[in-house]
Amino acid sequence: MKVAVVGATGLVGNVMLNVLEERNFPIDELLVVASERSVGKTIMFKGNDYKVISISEAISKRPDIALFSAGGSTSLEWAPKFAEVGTTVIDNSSAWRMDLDKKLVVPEINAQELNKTDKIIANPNCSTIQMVMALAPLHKTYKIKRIVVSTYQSVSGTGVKAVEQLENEILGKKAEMAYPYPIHKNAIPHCDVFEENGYTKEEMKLVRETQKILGDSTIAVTATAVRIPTAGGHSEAVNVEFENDFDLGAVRKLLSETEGVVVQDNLDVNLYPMPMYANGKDDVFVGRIRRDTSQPNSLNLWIVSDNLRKGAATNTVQIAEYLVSEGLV
Ligand code: A2P
Ligand code: 11C
Repeated sequence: MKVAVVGATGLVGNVMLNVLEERNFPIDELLVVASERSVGKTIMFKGNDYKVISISEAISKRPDIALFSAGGSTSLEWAPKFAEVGTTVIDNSSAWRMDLDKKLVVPEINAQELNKTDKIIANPNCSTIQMVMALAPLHKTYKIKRIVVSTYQSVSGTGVKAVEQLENEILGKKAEMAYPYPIHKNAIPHCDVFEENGYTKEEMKLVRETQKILGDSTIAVTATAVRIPTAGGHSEAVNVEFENDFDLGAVRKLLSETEGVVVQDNLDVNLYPMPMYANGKDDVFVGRIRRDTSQPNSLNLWIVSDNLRKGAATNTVQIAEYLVSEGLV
């Protein structure tokens, strides 16, 4: 495979390269792509140096697959140009996710929707991926009516500038501000931009993307997304109401048998998921599994995952692996 990583100098792009290397993705030729500012810089992959090239040069080389994490506007402009030369684009931005013609894929849940005609495939938002990984098997079994989710999101979701803001604030240094307020010692109920309905775009991604991935627009979802001063790993308190009642033991069993999900739930030894320990891992960790005693058929969960890995890079690479294994590229 000739593979391009577009946005290779960014936070997610860098993790994409690590994941491709770790999983030994079949690469004959690697193209590392970034903005004109970075052309000529070198990036290490499997012990070799690769020179960063421009996006137009990458298109002229007609890669089989392009993994994009270079922001929504870059993707809107350039992904169709790659598709025109026959490249299959897997895009990590929000640009194409809700486009009716584009598939929004979490491989463990809906990779089977993909076929050879899909030339631009969307990777969901990090907070959506970790939530649906845990909820998809429960939806199949008990049918979800409503989800209430509150997120606790790390600064790495915002990008390098936010990581630096937190680091500088911890050191008491003057920081360039990625957020409208300090993030150290704070919690900011504002992830991404506000929409007209009073929700943030991040909150509405949790609504729309969940319905699209689970293929059920009747699922009611309401979200509050909060930025907290953790370096990596998003956490979510999720309340789910089902059509049908469940047995808690059966829920635990179902989750522990779900590929990509790890149950960490033993109160006797204070075992529950935390971002510090999920960081650097590909799994989605679920704990604090308990019945919502305030109403029937309802469950509370605490879901944690590394937002740059399963929430972004790993999921993207898994989509690419599926395309290769099914002969779709
Ligand atoms: P560069 O480093 O040259 O700016 P992050 O999300 O961490 O900010 O990273 C964004 C990534 O997208 C970076 O690799 C950045 O490259 C890349 N990028 C931004 N704009 C473009 C563009 N127009 N063409 C190609 N890559 C781009
Ligand atoms: C965050 N979820 O943590 C965002 C980052 O739509 O892909 C990814 C934004 C997106 O702020």
